[in-house]
This record gives sequence, structure tokens and C-alpha cells, in this order.
Amino acid sequence: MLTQDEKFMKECIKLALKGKNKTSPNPMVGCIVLDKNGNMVSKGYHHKYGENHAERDALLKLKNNEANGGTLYVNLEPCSHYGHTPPCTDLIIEHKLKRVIIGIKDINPKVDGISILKKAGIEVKIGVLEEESKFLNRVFIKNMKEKMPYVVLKTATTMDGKISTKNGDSKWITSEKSRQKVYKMRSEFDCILTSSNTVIADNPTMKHNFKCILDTNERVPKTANIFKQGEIYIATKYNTPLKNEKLDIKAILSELYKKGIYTVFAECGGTLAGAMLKENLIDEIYQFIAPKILNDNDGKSSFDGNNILKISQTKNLQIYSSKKIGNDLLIKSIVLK
Ligand code: AOF
Ligand code: ZN
Repeated sequence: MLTQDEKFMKECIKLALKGKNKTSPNPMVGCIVLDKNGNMVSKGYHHKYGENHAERDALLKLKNNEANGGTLYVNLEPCSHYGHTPPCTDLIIEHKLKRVIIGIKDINPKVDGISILKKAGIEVKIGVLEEESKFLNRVFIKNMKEKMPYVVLKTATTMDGKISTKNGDSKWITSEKSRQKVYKMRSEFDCILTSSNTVIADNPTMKHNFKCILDTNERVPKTANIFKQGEIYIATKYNTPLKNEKLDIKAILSELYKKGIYTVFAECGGTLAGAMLKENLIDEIYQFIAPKILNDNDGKSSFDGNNILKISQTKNLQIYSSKKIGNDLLIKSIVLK
């Protein structure tokens, strides 16, 4: 059973999601305003990067002083800085709200809305549906906190977790429908990350406007399909710092962030995926599982290179969604760090 506050916060999160894929690198935010009698008088959300914040979107719709003495719900601490727009705290104070209910504090160092609202005599409650609010803005939070892109690794496996036979054949494990789904997914990310191994073995086009290839020894031929479209950043041992004689992937991701890449979709084989997983560089995994069994231990796995002897040393994930795509299964999970 949800409390009244949780019910309205859930509504804010739903509203916030209307801005999905349109607000980056800013957060998704939704807002609900109740009058002093508890009736909803307005709602709003952050539609698109650079446009009005959710609170402003909701409050500007009010005609008179309907919010006077009322309650404002918002899944993220209201801002108190001049950015694309003036501070939301000013508008909240102007509208004489009595209570402000917040999902999570803002990690943005420019924002200090809570103390400003409190100083203005407004009652503030923080942490309503905290987990849900954090999950909603997990990309924004990672970007802000670590100055690193959010990385989702996609893999397509058989039921026994294999991505190809021992000689590298992988066409096709998953169905056409799943592959179409992958094409759509790519457009939700700022960059596709892949390796020279994958480009050489599969010669994919990976249609996208920005792609990054990890190609330590400049092995990828300029005639490869991947060069047919989009901007390409090639990380080699000549332009990337090395770590244990290998490309420093963390340094590459940080370089991508500086180029304005906030989300990365990694599509690669077990070597790169395994190395990234080991270094805690993967935030989420999208695993397509086809109803097929390779039945051969020598077939290649999605993640490779970790010589462990105990199950207690595995990487652990938390599944947050699973659904059927045609006859395949798509499992989305967060990598627990
Ligand atoms: C948003 N939308 O609904 C809220 C935000 O400088 P600006 O104007 O782009 O402000 C961005 C910051 O404002 C953002 O990083 C976050 O900390 C805060 N809140 N931002 O884009 C919103 N509420
Ligand atoms: Zn704001």
C-alpha cells in the first residue's frame, strides 16, 4: 500500500518519464501541485533539455494563487541556480506553497534548493520513493557524480550463455525481431562502443551517428562496413594511455564524456566485455537469450577473462525487467558494484 505522498510521487515519476531520451544530460523530472485542500491543480514535467524545469512547467500553468498554502511534489530537489531558466525555488516561494515533497536530493553542486525552501518557511520532506527516484535518474546521477558516461552492454546468447561457436560463427543466435529491437535501442544512446575483434569478425555497419572502436594495434581495415556512415573515434595505443599493456578503457570512456557522450551502448565480444566488467565499467546489461543450446564448452561466452574459482567471486546483477521479444527473451539488469 502506498501512502498519499508516495502515490503523488509515483505520478511525478510517470510524468517525468514523458521526457525519456529528450532531457539528457539533464534529469527527468515530474511535478504535481495540490491546493490547500489537497486537490490537484496542476502538473508538469521537463519536456526537453534546455526547456522549463518540471516545477516551472507546472506552476506557470496556474492562473491565480491556487497553489497558495498547497503542496508541491517533485522527484528531484528543486534547483536554486540560474541556468537555462531562473531558480525554481523562487517560483515555489512566490506561489506561497506550504509543503514541498521531494524524491531525492540533487547531486548537482550548483543546486541547494532544500535549504532555501526551508529558510523561506516551507515544510520540506525528502526521500519519498527514494529508490524509484534514484533509479529513474541513474544516468544523470552517474554522469554528475563520476563525469563518466553510463554504459549499457548488449549481448545476445544461447540458453547456455554462448555468443558464438568456437570458430566464431554467430549469425544468427537471436531472431530478426530481436535484431530489429537492437537497431532501435542504439538510437537511445549517444555512442556505440565496439572492438577491433568484433569489427573484423562480423564486419557490422552498426548504424549510428557516433561510434567508438577500440583498436589497439590499428588492425581494422578502412574498408570495413563500420566506416560507411557516422562519425568514428578510434582508440589505439597511439592516442590512448595503456594499462597493463592494454588500452585504458576507463580513460577512453572519460575522453568520450569530455566529447559530450553521456550514454554508451557497448556491442562487443567476450574479451572487451569481460575486461570492462572486471573493471566495473559496465552499469547495465541487456541480454537477449535465444531458445537455442550450443552444447559445447568451447563456444565463446559473453564475458571472458576472469579466472575465478569460487561462485562467491561472481559479479552480481539485479534484474529489473524481462520480456519476450518474439521467441527470445530480453533481460535488463543493473550490475551491482
Ligand atoms: C532540468 N529539469 O525539471 C529540473 C532540473 O542549467 P539548467 O537550466 O540546464 O539546469 C539543469 C539542472 O537543474 C540539472 O542539472 C538539475 O540539477 C537541476 N534540475 N533540471 O533540466 C528539471 N528540476
Ligand atoms: Zn529548476
